[in-house]
Amino acid sequence: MTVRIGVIGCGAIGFEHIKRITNTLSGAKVVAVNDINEEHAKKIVADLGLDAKFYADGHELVKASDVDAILVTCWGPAHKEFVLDGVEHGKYVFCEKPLATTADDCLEIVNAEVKQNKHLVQVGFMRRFDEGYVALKKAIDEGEIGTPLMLHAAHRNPVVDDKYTTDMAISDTMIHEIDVLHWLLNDEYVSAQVLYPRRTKRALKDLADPQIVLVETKKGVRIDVEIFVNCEYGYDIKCEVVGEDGIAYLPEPATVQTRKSASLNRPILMDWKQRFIKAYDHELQAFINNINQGKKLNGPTSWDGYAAALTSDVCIKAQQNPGKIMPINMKERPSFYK
Ligand code: NAI
Ligand code: ISE
Repeated sequence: MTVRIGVIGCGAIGFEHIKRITNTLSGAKVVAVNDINEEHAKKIVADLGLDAKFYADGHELVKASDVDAILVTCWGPAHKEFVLDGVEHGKYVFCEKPLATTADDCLEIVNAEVKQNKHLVQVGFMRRFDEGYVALKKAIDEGEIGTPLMLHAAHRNPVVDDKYTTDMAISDTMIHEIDVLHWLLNDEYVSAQVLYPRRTKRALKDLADPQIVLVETKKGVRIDVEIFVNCEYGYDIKCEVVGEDGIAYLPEPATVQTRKSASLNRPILMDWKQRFIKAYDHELQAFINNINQGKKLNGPTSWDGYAAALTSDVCIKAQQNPGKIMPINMKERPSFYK
Protein backbone atom coordinates (compact mmCIF):
# COMPACT_ATOMS: atom_id res chain seq x y z
CA MET A 1 0.00 0.00 0.00
CA THR A 2 1.05 3.60 -0.51
CA VAL A 3 0.33 6.00 2.33
CA ARG A 4 -1.25 9.13 0.86
CA ILE A 5 0.10 12.11 2.75
CA GLY A 6 -1.20 15.68 3.08
CA VAL A 7 1.29 18.30 4.25
CA ILE A 8 0.23 21.36 6.24
CA GLY A 9 3.06 23.91 6.19
CA CYS A 10 5.56 23.90 3.32
CA GLY A 11 8.31 26.02 4.89
CA ALA A 12 11.86 24.89 5.70
CA ILE A 13 11.19 21.51 7.27
CA GLY A 14 7.92 20.90 5.39
CA PHE A 15 9.83 21.21 2.12
CA GLU A 16 12.60 18.90 3.40
CA HIS A 17 10.03 16.26 4.40
CA ILE A 18 8.18 16.55 1.06
CA LYS A 19 11.47 16.01 -0.76
CA ARG A 20 12.44 13.00 1.34
CA ILE A 21 9.02 11.36 0.94
CA THR A 22 9.20 11.94 -2.80
CA ASN A 23 12.85 11.17 -3.51
CA THR A 24 14.30 9.07 -0.68
CA LEU A 25 11.69 7.10 1.25
CA SER A 26 9.39 4.34 0.10
CA GLY A 27 5.74 3.47 0.67
CA ALA A 28 4.23 6.96 0.61
CA LYS A 29 3.50 9.90 -1.64
CA VAL A 30 2.46 13.50 -1.08
CA VAL A 31 -1.02 13.95 -2.52
CA ALA A 32 -2.06 17.23 -0.89
CA VAL A 33 -0.46 20.41 0.42
CA ASN A 34 -1.57 23.45 2.36
CA ASP A 35 0.19 26.62 3.44
CA ILE A 36 -0.97 30.15 4.20
CA ASN A 37 1.61 31.09 1.59
CA GLU A 38 -0.26 29.66 -1.39
CA GLU A 39 2.25 30.75 -3.98
CA HIS A 40 5.12 29.05 -2.17
CA ALA A 41 3.25 25.76 -1.69
CA LYS A 42 2.19 25.70 -5.34
CA LYS A 43 5.75 26.40 -6.43
CA ILE A 44 7.01 23.39 -4.45
CA VAL A 45 4.40 21.18 -6.09
CA ALA A 46 5.44 22.46 -9.52
CA ASP A 47 9.20 22.34 -8.88
CA LEU A 48 9.10 18.76 -7.62
CA GLY A 49 6.57 17.70 -10.27
CA LEU A 50 4.17 16.38 -7.63
CA ASP A 51 0.71 15.14 -8.41
CA ALA A 52 -0.65 16.93 -5.33
CA LYS A 53 -3.70 19.10 -4.79
CA PHE A 54 -3.36 22.48 -3.08
CA TYR A 55 -5.91 23.15 -0.32
CA ALA A 56 -6.43 26.76 0.75
CA ASP A 57 -7.93 25.44 4.01
CA GLY A 58 -5.87 22.95 6.02
CA HIS A 59 -9.00 21.50 7.63
CA GLU A 60 -10.36 20.57 4.20
CA LEU A 61 -7.09 18.75 3.54
CA VAL A 62 -7.49 16.82 6.81
CA LYS A 63 -10.99 15.73 5.80
CA ALA A 64 -10.08 14.70 2.24
CA SER A 65 -10.95 11.05 1.65
CA ASP A 66 -7.78 10.44 -0.37
CA VAL A 67 -5.52 11.62 2.50
CA ASP A 68 -4.49 8.78 4.88
CA ALA A 69 -2.01 10.72 7.00
CA ILE A 70 -1.10 14.33 7.61
CA LEU A 71 2.23 15.99 8.24
CA VAL A 72 1.89 19.06 10.43
CA THR A 73 4.89 21.19 9.62
CA CYS A 74 3.46 24.70 9.90
CA TRP A 75 4.59 27.00 12.69
CA GLY A 76 4.16 25.79 16.28
CA PRO A 77 1.11 27.83 17.39
CA ALA A 78 -0.98 26.28 14.58
CA HIS A 79 -0.02 22.65 15.33
CA LYS A 80 -2.75 21.94 17.88
CA GLU A 81 -5.77 22.70 15.69
CA PHE A 82 -4.55 20.47 12.84
CA VAL A 83 -3.33 17.62 15.05
CA LEU A 84 -6.64 17.58 16.94
CA ASP A 85 -8.60 17.71 13.71
CA GLY A 86 -6.53 14.84 12.29
CA VAL A 87 -7.01 12.69 15.39
CA GLU A 88 -10.73 13.40 15.51
CA HIS A 89 -11.01 12.28 11.88
CA GLY A 90 -9.06 9.09 12.70
CA LYS A 91 -6.12 10.14 10.50
CA TYR A 92 -2.49 9.35 11.26
CA VAL A 93 -0.58 12.51 12.16
CA PHE A 94 3.13 13.21 12.06
CA CYS A 95 3.61 16.52 13.87
CA GLU A 96 6.85 18.44 13.99
CA LYS A 97 7.97 19.62 17.41
CA PRO A 98 6.36 21.12 19.41
CA LEU A 99 3.22 19.00 19.50
CA ALA A 100 1.51 22.16 20.78
CA THR A 101 2.81 25.28 22.45
CA THR A 102 1.38 24.62 25.93
CA ALA A 103 1.24 21.51 28.08
CA ASP A 104 -2.55 21.93 28.42
CA ASP A 105 -2.97 21.93 24.65
CA CYS A 106 -0.84 18.79 24.42
CA LEU A 107 -3.06 17.14 27.04
CA GLU A 108 -6.10 17.93 24.90
CA ILE A 109 -4.45 16.01 22.06
CA VAL A 110 -3.54 13.16 24.44
CA ASN A 111 -7.17 12.93 25.56
CA ALA A 112 -8.48 12.97 21.99
CA GLU A 113 -6.09 10.17 21.02
CA VAL A 114 -6.97 8.07 24.06
CA LYS A 115 -10.64 8.53 23.15
CA GLN A 116 -9.92 7.14 19.66
CA ASN A 117 -8.18 4.23 21.42
CA LYS A 118 -5.57 4.10 18.66
CA HIS A 119 -2.02 5.43 18.41
CA LEU A 120 -2.38 8.00 15.66
CA VAL A 121 0.24 10.63 16.50
CA GLN A 122 4.01 10.66 16.15
CA VAL A 123 5.96 13.76 17.21
CA GLY A 124 9.03 14.82 15.19
CA PHE A 125 11.64 14.36 17.92
CA MET A 126 13.93 12.80 15.35
CA ARG A 127 16.89 12.26 17.65
CA ARG A 128 15.29 9.04 18.92
CA PHE A 129 15.94 7.73 15.39
CA ASP A 130 19.52 9.02 15.16
CA GLU A 131 22.02 6.17 14.91
CA GLY A 132 24.34 7.84 17.43
CA TYR A 133 21.68 8.30 20.10
CA VAL A 134 20.31 4.79 19.46
CA ALA A 135 23.82 3.34 19.98
CA LEU A 136 24.32 5.46 23.10
CA LYS A 137 21.02 4.25 24.53
CA LYS A 138 21.94 0.63 23.78
CA ALA A 139 25.24 1.05 25.64
CA ILE A 140 23.42 2.51 28.65
CA ASP A 141 20.60 -0.08 28.58
CA GLU A 142 23.11 -2.94 28.35
CA GLY A 143 24.89 -1.66 31.43
CA GLU A 144 28.19 -0.82 29.70
CA ILE A 145 28.82 2.19 31.92
CA GLY A 146 26.88 1.00 34.94
CA THR A 147 24.29 3.20 36.58
CA PRO A 148 24.15 6.68 35.00
CA LEU A 149 25.01 9.40 37.51
CA MET A 150 25.49 12.58 35.49
CA LEU A 151 24.93 13.78 31.95
CA HIS A 152 26.59 16.71 30.18
CA ALA A 153 25.02 17.98 26.97
CA ALA A 154 25.46 20.89 24.60
CA HIS A 155 23.31 22.22 21.76
CA ARG A 156 25.18 24.78 19.68
CA ASN A 157 23.98 26.58 16.58
CA PRO A 158 26.29 28.81 14.52
CA VAL A 159 23.78 31.67 14.44
CA VAL A 160 20.07 32.44 14.87
CA ASP A 161 17.91 35.05 13.19
CA ASP A 162 16.64 38.26 14.77
CA LYS A 163 13.24 36.70 15.59
CA TYR A 164 14.87 34.25 17.99
CA THR A 165 14.10 35.14 21.61
CA THR A 166 15.54 33.99 24.94
CA ASP A 167 12.64 31.58 25.68
CA MET A 168 13.17 29.89 22.30
CA ALA A 169 16.48 28.57 23.58
CA ILE A 170 14.21 26.23 25.55
CA SER A 171 11.00 25.86 23.53
CA ASP A 172 12.64 25.65 20.10
CA THR A 173 16.18 24.43 20.73
CA MET A 174 16.64 22.59 24.03
CA ILE A 175 13.26 20.90 23.51
CA HIS A 176 15.21 18.23 21.58
CA GLU A 177 17.41 17.51 24.63
CA ILE A 178 14.34 17.59 26.85
CA ASP A 179 12.82 14.81 24.80
CA VAL A 180 15.84 12.68 24.05
CA LEU A 181 17.62 12.73 27.43
CA HIS A 182 14.88 11.20 29.56
CA TRP A 183 14.33 8.59 26.84
CA LEU A 184 18.06 7.85 26.91
CA LEU A 185 18.06 7.43 30.68
CA ASN A 186 14.63 5.75 31.04
CA ASP A 187 13.84 8.40 33.59
CA GLU A 188 11.69 11.48 34.25
CA TYR A 189 12.51 15.04 35.18
CA VAL A 190 11.70 16.47 38.60
CA SER A 191 13.25 19.95 38.61
CA ALA A 192 14.99 22.57 36.50
CA GLN A 193 17.22 25.57 37.12
CA VAL A 194 18.68 28.10 34.68
CA LEU A 195 22.01 29.93 34.94
CA TYR A 196 23.28 32.67 32.66
CA PRO A 197 27.01 32.70 31.94
CA ARG A 198 28.81 35.70 30.50
CA ARG A 199 27.00 36.83 27.31
CA THR A 200 28.57 36.39 23.90
CA LYS A 201 29.19 39.58 21.92
CA ARG A 202 27.55 37.84 18.92
CA ALA A 203 24.07 37.67 20.45
CA LEU A 204 21.55 40.36 19.54
CA LYS A 205 20.85 42.91 22.26
CA ASP A 206 17.90 41.23 23.98
CA LEU A 207 19.01 37.62 23.68
CA ALA A 208 20.56 35.76 26.61
CA ASP A 209 23.14 33.53 24.97
CA PRO A 210 24.61 31.15 26.07
CA GLN A 211 22.45 29.60 28.79
CA ILE A 212 22.91 26.62 31.10
CA VAL A 213 19.96 24.51 32.19
CA LEU A 214 20.40 22.13 35.13
CA VAL A 215 17.86 19.37 35.38
CA GLU A 216 17.42 16.64 37.98
CA THR A 217 15.71 13.32 37.28
CA LYS A 218 13.54 11.11 39.46
CA LYS A 219 16.44 8.64 39.84
CA GLY A 220 18.75 11.47 40.89
CA VAL A 221 20.77 11.92 37.68
CA ARG A 222 22.09 15.49 37.35
CA ILE A 223 21.96 16.86 33.82
CA ASP A 224 23.54 20.06 32.54
CA VAL A 225 22.65 21.36 29.09
CA GLU A 226 24.52 24.23 27.48
CA ILE A 227 22.52 26.08 24.84
CA PHE A 228 24.67 28.38 22.73
CA VAL A 229 22.96 29.56 19.56
CA ASN A 230 25.53 32.05 18.26
CA CYS A 231 28.63 29.92 18.65
CA GLU A 232 29.61 30.69 15.05
CA TYR A 233 31.89 27.68 14.45
CA GLY A 234 29.26 25.04 13.64
CA TYR A 235 26.11 23.09 14.50
CA ASP A 236 27.42 20.96 17.31
CA ILE A 237 25.49 18.49 19.44
CA LYS A 238 27.25 16.89 22.41
CA CYS A 239 26.18 14.32 24.94
CA GLU A 240 28.31 12.60 27.55
CA VAL A 241 26.82 10.19 30.05
CA VAL A 242 28.84 9.55 33.19
CA GLY A 243 28.09 6.19 34.76
CA GLU A 244 29.40 4.35 37.83
CA ASP A 245 31.65 2.14 35.69
CA GLY A 246 32.53 4.37 32.75
CA ILE A 247 31.58 7.17 30.41
CA ALA A 248 29.65 6.97 27.13
CA TYR A 249 29.74 9.65 24.43
CA LEU A 250 27.38 10.48 21.60
CA PRO A 251 29.37 9.59 18.45
CA GLU A 252 30.55 12.47 16.28
CA PRO A 253 29.01 12.55 12.78
CA ALA A 254 31.22 10.74 10.28
CA THR A 255 33.26 13.41 8.53
CA VAL A 256 36.62 12.90 6.84
CA GLN A 257 39.71 13.63 8.88
CA THR A 258 42.71 15.11 7.11
CA ARG A 259 46.37 15.50 8.09
CA LYS A 260 47.80 18.53 6.37
CA SER A 261 50.13 21.44 7.03
CA ALA A 262 51.18 20.03 10.39
CA SER A 263 47.60 19.69 11.66
CA LEU A 264 44.81 17.18 12.10
CA ASN A 265 41.45 18.42 10.81
CA ARG A 266 37.83 17.30 10.81
CA PRO A 267 35.05 19.47 9.43
CA ILE A 268 32.06 20.26 11.64
CA LEU A 269 28.62 20.47 10.03
CA MET A 270 26.94 23.88 9.98
CA ASP A 271 23.29 22.96 9.78
CA TRP A 272 20.70 20.76 11.57
CA LYS A 273 19.32 19.56 8.24
CA GLN A 274 22.59 17.77 7.50
CA ARG A 275 23.49 16.77 11.05
CA PHE A 276 20.29 14.76 11.49
CA ILE A 277 19.51 13.95 7.87
CA LYS A 278 19.40 10.19 8.43
CA ALA A 279 17.39 10.55 11.61
CA TYR A 280 14.71 12.52 9.71
CA ASP A 281 14.68 9.79 7.06
CA HIS A 282 14.41 7.02 9.65
CA GLU A 283 11.64 8.67 11.72
CA LEU A 284 9.42 9.26 8.69
CA GLN A 285 10.16 5.87 7.14
CA ALA A 286 9.18 4.23 10.45
CA PHE A 287 5.94 6.26 10.50
CA ILE A 288 5.12 5.17 6.92
CA ASN A 289 6.09 1.52 7.47
CA ASN A 290 4.07 1.19 10.65
CA ILE A 291 0.98 2.59 8.93
CA ASN A 292 1.48 0.33 5.91
CA GLN A 293 2.01 -2.75 8.05
CA GLY A 294 -0.86 -1.95 10.42
CA LYS A 295 1.60 -1.80 13.34
CA LYS A 296 1.51 0.52 16.34
CA LEU A 297 3.49 3.74 15.73
CA ASN A 298 6.85 3.43 17.51
CA GLY A 299 8.09 7.03 17.61
CA PRO A 300 7.59 9.73 20.24
CA THR A 301 3.92 9.85 21.24
CA SER A 302 1.47 12.60 22.14
CA TRP A 303 2.39 11.84 25.74
CA ASP A 304 6.05 12.54 24.95
CA GLY A 305 4.88 15.78 23.33
CA TYR A 306 3.08 16.68 26.58
CA ALA A 307 6.07 15.73 28.75
CA ALA A 308 8.36 17.90 26.62
CA ALA A 309 5.96 20.86 26.65
CA LEU A 310 5.49 20.70 30.43
CA THR A 311 9.24 20.50 31.04
CA SER A 312 9.82 23.33 28.59
CA ASP A 313 7.24 25.51 30.40
CA VAL A 314 9.02 24.94 33.73
CA CYS A 315 12.45 25.66 32.21
CA ILE A 316 11.09 28.94 30.82
CA LYS A 317 9.83 29.86 34.30
CA ALA A 318 13.28 28.99 35.59
CA GLN A 319 14.77 31.37 32.99
CA GLN A 320 12.72 34.14 34.56
CA ASN A 321 14.02 33.23 38.03
CA PRO A 322 17.73 32.64 37.44
CA GLY A 323 19.28 30.25 39.94
CA LYS A 324 15.95 29.16 41.39
CA ILE A 325 15.16 25.43 41.34
CA MET A 326 11.68 24.92 39.88
CA PRO A 327 9.75 21.66 40.39
CA ILE A 328 8.44 19.71 37.39
CA ASN A 329 5.17 18.02 38.28
CA MET A 330 4.19 15.65 35.52
CA LYS A 331 0.71 14.13 35.44
CA GLU A 332 0.36 10.35 35.79
CA ARG A 333 1.09 8.66 32.43
CA PRO A 334 -2.14 7.01 31.15
CA SER A 335 -1.84 3.23 30.72
CA PHE A 336 -2.50 3.75 26.98
CA TYR A 337 1.05 5.18 26.71
CA LYS A 338 2.84 2.70 28.99
P1 NAI B 1 9.06 27.94 8.49
O1 NAI B 1 8.68 29.28 8.99
O2 NAI B 1 10.18 27.81 7.52
O3 NAI B 1 7.78 27.26 7.83
C1 NAI B 1 6.51 27.29 8.39
C2 NAI B 1 5.51 27.25 7.26
O4 NAI B 1 4.21 27.13 7.83
C3 NAI B 1 5.52 28.53 6.42
O5 NAI B 1 5.57 28.19 5.05
C4 NAI B 1 4.21 29.22 6.79
O6 NAI B 1 3.68 29.99 5.72
C5 NAI B 1 3.33 28.03 7.16
N1 NAI B 1 2.22 28.33 8.05
C6 NAI B 1 2.24 29.09 9.16
N2 NAI B 1 1.04 29.09 9.75
C7 NAI B 1 0.24 28.29 9.01
C8 NAI B 1 -1.11 27.89 9.11
N3 NAI B 1 -1.91 28.32 10.09
N4 NAI B 1 -1.60 27.05 8.18
C9 NAI B 1 -0.80 26.61 7.16
N5 NAI B 1 0.48 26.98 7.01
C10 NAI B 1 1.01 27.80 7.92
O7 NAI B 1 9.33 27.08 9.78
P2 NAI B 1 10.10 25.69 9.90
O8 NAI B 1 11.50 25.94 10.27
O9 NAI B 1 9.80 24.85 8.74
O10 NAI B 1 9.38 25.09 11.20
C11 NAI B 1 8.12 24.49 11.16
C12 NAI B 1 7.95 23.61 12.39
O11 NAI B 1 8.92 22.57 12.34
C13 NAI B 1 8.16 24.34 13.71
O12 NAI B 1 7.25 23.85 14.64
C14 NAI B 1 9.59 24.00 14.09
O13 NAI B 1 9.82 24.02 15.47
C15 NAI B 1 9.73 22.60 13.53
N6 NAI B 1 11.11 22.27 13.15
C16 NAI B 1 11.63 21.09 13.55
C17 NAI B 1 12.91 20.76 13.28
C18 NAI B 1 13.49 19.49 13.77
O14 NAI B 1 14.69 19.40 13.86
N7 NAI B 1 12.69 18.49 14.10
C19 NAI B 1 13.79 21.65 12.52
C20 NAI B 1 13.13 22.86 12.09
C21 NAI B 1 11.84 23.14 12.40
C1 ISE C 1 15.32 24.20 15.09
O1 ISE C 1 13.99 24.63 15.16
C2 ISE C 1 15.40 22.74 15.26
O2 ISE C 1 14.47 22.07 15.59
C3 ISE C 1 16.76 22.20 15.19
O3 ISE C 1 16.79 20.81 15.26
C4 ISE C 1 17.49 22.78 16.37
O4 ISE C 1 18.77 22.29 16.47
C5 ISE C 1 17.55 24.30 16.26
O5 ISE C 1 18.22 24.82 17.35
C6 ISE C 1 16.12 24.84 16.22
O6 ISE C 1 16.15 26.23 16.05
